[in-house]
Amino acid sequence: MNRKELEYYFREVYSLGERIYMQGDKIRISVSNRFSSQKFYLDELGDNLELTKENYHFRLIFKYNPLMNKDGYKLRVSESRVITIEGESKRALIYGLMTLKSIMLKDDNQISLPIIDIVDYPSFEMRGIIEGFYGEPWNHQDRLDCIKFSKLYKLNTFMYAPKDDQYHRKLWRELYPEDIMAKLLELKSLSDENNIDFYYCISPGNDFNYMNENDMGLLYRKLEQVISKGINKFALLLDDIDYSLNQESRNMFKRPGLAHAYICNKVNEYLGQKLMEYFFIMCPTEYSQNWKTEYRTDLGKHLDKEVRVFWTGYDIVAEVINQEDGAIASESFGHKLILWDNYPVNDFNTARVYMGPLVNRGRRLHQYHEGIAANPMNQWQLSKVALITMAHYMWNSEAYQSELSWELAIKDVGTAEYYDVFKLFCEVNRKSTLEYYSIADLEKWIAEKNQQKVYEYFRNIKQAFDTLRNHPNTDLLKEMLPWLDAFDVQFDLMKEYIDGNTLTEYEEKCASLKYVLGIPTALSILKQWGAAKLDLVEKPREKCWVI
Ligand code: LTM
Repeated sequence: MNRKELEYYFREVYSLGERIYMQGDKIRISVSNRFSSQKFYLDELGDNLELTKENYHFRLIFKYNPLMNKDGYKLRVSESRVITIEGESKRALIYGLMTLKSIMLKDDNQISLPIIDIVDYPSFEMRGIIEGFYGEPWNHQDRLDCIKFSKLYKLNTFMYAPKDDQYHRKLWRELYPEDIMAKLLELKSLSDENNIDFYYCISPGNDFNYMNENDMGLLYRKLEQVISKGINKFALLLDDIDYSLNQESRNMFKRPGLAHAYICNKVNEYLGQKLMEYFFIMCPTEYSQNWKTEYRTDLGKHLDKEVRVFWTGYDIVAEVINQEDGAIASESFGHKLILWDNYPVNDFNTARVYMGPLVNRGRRLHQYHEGIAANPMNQWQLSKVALITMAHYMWNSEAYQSELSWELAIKDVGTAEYYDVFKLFCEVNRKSTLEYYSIADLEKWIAEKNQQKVYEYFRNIKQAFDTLRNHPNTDLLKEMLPWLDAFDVQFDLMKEYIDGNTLTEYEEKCASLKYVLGIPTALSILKQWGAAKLDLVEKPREKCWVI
């Protein structure tokens, strides 16, 4: 890691002195534990810092410091070869250890460590991913991979909330069958192993009957099922429902905000009785405005104060979320907020994947939000690029640089060998609701009707995509394929045009594409040039939820 990267990754880098070199490929580290109040073992830290060459050794000291920021740590490597990692929790110490490993250089059988002093802590206490989209949920392997991925990028939360898990929403009253429960349990165990907070979310609002004690009982029963497996973090999601009350409920509660405060408070009380320690978040129905409403005022007054509240910004997918939005939301809800950031989710436009970095988020949103949960795409592997940038933002929103972060993410996900071609894939799929991203040269050539240049651009993409077809990560490749294949069709049309051939058949194929990139389609370009007749048959924007 070079100085620039160090300064990007870590909050305060005080000194970066001479490196301490050792021959041999192992460093011997003896561990001294001053982490008095909690028990932990070095092997739990998942390290490989063992240890051969007796004569080249470091002393590693862990110190418990309860006064540090949550998840924050200090790492010092001194000239006398003492490494000190200080933190307020086991997770913080592990972050320190991860940093230690990342700054360790291995070169020609030599290992070196810089003499360094780093203080590092996150902007947001809660940093995570919510599998909260409509459509095909991730598979079990995706989720397991997501939990391991989260640890690597210092995310600390995974929320299980797939809208199309029937037992999460539609069949919320029914208990999970044993086989699905076993999988949930595996997710929870892996989360524990990786120091990730696992949240079970439930979404009963579509047909919850506030007047029926039995429904409350069924909700408790469902929660009890997961509590009995050791889960102690929850969210009750009341998004995307018809929250109007029937006559009977209206007589009792008057307004939906009061009914929602009632059910959340009951759940909060139940969790308090069942668990010594728990965490509870609710998602209101009015999650996406930035103004005060009667519903929000009701929640503000009547919802138990310790319950956290989700919101998504001034819109469902908010192009910009700035300081002012945070202030308004905080005031209008009167509760601690968690930002449910609907990026890079694509359930509302399944023709696209969003491969750009997080942009347009205020630098100090942590003043109004305790945490952020990113809602990703149905494609787990492809979501990683945006999620890495979001993890960087969540860790240090003040220093976040979208372009640098994006480069690092592309390198990590696409691998160094495929960096250029994967970068092009990301670039042509970058445009999203967060940013109107266009490739200036391409736009210019289209406007000038510079056929050769446009064709060359298309041919470059075609070549890069052909290379990508050999990508060794077969899971990633599988998710890219629909877009690679769709582009082939576009390329064929462009080529036929350049070659002066008849276009009808190619136009038809192109017009019925299910997947498109974030750049103008061949069809739209040729239409603009007066050479094509058809339009891309745009699928109507998907309505994710139906009342
Ligand atoms: O955003 C929220 C709180 N709810 C839903 C999500 O489940 C969905 O994935 C996104 C994007 O379509 N929109 C929502 O309203």
